[in-house]
Amino acid sequence: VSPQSLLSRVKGPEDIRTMPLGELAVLAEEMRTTIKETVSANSGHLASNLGAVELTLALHYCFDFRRDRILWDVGHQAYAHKLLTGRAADFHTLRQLDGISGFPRKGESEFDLFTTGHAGTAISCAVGLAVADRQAARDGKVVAVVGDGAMGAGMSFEALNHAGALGCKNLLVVLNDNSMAISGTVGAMSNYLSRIRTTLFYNEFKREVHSFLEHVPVFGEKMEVVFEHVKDAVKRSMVAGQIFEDLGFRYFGPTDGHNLEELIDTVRDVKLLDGPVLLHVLTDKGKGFDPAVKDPEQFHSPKTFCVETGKIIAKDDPATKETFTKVFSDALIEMGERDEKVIAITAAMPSGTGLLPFQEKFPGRFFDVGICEQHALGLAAGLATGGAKPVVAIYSTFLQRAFDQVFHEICLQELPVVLAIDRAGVVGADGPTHNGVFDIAYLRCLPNIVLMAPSNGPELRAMLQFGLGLGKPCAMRCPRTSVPTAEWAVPPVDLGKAAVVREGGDGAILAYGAMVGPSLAAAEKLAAEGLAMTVVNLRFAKPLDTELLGRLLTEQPFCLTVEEHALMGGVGSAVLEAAADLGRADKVAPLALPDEFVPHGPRDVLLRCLGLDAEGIAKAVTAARTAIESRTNC
Ligand SMILES: Cc1ncc(C[n+]2csc(CCOP(=O)(O)OP(=O)(O)O)c2C)c(N)n1
Repeated sequence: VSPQSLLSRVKGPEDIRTMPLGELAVLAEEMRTTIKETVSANSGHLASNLGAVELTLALHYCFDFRRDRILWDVGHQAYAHKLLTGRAADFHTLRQLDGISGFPRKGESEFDLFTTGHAGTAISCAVGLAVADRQAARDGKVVAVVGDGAMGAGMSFEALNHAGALGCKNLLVVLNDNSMAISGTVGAMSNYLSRIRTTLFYNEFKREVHSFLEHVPVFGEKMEVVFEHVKDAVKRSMVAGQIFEDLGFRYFGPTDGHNLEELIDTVRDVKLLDGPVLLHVLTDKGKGFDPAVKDPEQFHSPKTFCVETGKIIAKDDPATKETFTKVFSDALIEMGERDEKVIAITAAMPSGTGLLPFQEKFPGRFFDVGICEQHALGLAAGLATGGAKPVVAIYSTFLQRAFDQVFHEICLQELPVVLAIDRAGVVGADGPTHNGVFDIAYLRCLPNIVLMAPSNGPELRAMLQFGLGLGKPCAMRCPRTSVPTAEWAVPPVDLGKAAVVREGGDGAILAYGAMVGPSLAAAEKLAAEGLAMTVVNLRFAKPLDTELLGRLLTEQPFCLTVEEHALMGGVGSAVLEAAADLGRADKVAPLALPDEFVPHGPRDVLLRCLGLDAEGIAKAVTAARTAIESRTNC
């Protein structure tokens, strides 16, 4: 942020309230430039943030969020909010280790009331805050800013339903409608919003319609009833946002989200009204940066890029390297070609989960349900019951939303649904809301499910094929990284069977999924120190290979489990439980994540800090050896 800029003078939102409109417009452009330049260097969410600049300015201009409250849904569009709330000087540290978070973060600022990253939560939490404020006789409005994609989430609907019935007077929902989620928004609600968008009904017009209908002549009582019906029907078909009004909200809009003057006037007006109010604002994703306007999907959350041309520069993950996601994407197409029963499902993440090529190739066998993870799983259950072979490609962190559907719709019915879990493990710059480090724990406790994790590309293919033929629920977890270039033997996948990839008699490392590679590297290091380690590719967290485990616990001095997952409930826990059954739990040492949220930062740096790289694993082996030897000597 240059010291000559207007932005450098903004220490807090109060500083913008004294600025004339002309200066605010300059400030908006400075904020856009800062966002664009920072994201180009650090990666991050771009297009949504560029689209929300004027809206954020108008909200901070009209409200005082030290007294009023603001909640950003997902929070990936809150960069302008960060710039206005005292974080401009540190903004260059965005998403870096110990730097500014890419999402609202409690503790980072008094203006961030929640640490967020998941979609659909803002209205719900805002209703709670609104009720609490009312009960405490506290003044001020609660504002929830929600995208059109997030508006389609079940939780948003549940909250609208409740707020409308409660008649929350102090609630304002701002619908930031750019007709995009990460990809185009899907669903009937989205179609409804786009009809409003294209027919451009304004409140002015709405008032005219109402007044016209009031003057329609009425003859006799019967005719009056008929006319009431007709009036209702006409109003319904002509008045924008009727659906929200029917739910108990006062609807305003659609308003141009880039016309600062109009936006400030409108926000100022709706602020004075008793709610619940829904203000519909139209914004352009990527506004002000041509490459992002042209390809808002690519620029939703781009890797680093050239700020002049928009050309992506993938520093950390060269395109030459194949990711687990890419291998899954290719493998699913092959399997889809061989078996027309294979159906792919995503909850608003077709690009992130690698399903775009499948969608292109088999459009009739692909479903994007929007940000509705629960429905994605219910849909899969129905499809499986009908004889299809559904594969739900989903991030580990978002599958959390659908835990009950995995339990009730899938495992309880023992249905053959494949959960292709992506971003399982530490994800990096998106931070704690996106780390996928709990899935083994929350799935392992469910009867009937099989849990597996591939350690490399060929194994991923083999496991996907195996899962599709299994005839019962299964989940395959894959990390957010490239597949290892060093290959190791991948024997045919056999239910509940692990694979020994290296043999030695000084102890065993039992690694799960992506941790096989670094465990082998650790074994190499230890070999240089004279230790011959066995390395086991566990393959299945459920069922565990108890036969092999029993043998290892007898033959080896100790077993170290290694996983990119929380310690509690993970593979280490599973091995400890099985070892306890065999009376040998004292021989097991688990290496996993501690009972705390892993912050944002580069994935490799975080893994190193967590001791989950080759060096850390080698250290854990030495520590386990010492601990177990000292126990034995006692
Ligand atoms: C529960 C959940 N599922 C999926 C995501 C991934 N995600 C992040 S932003 C986004 C799109 C949100 O669209 P919208 O609310 O319209 O906001 P926009 O990006 O268009 O501003 C998605 C799907 C998420 N954050 N949370």
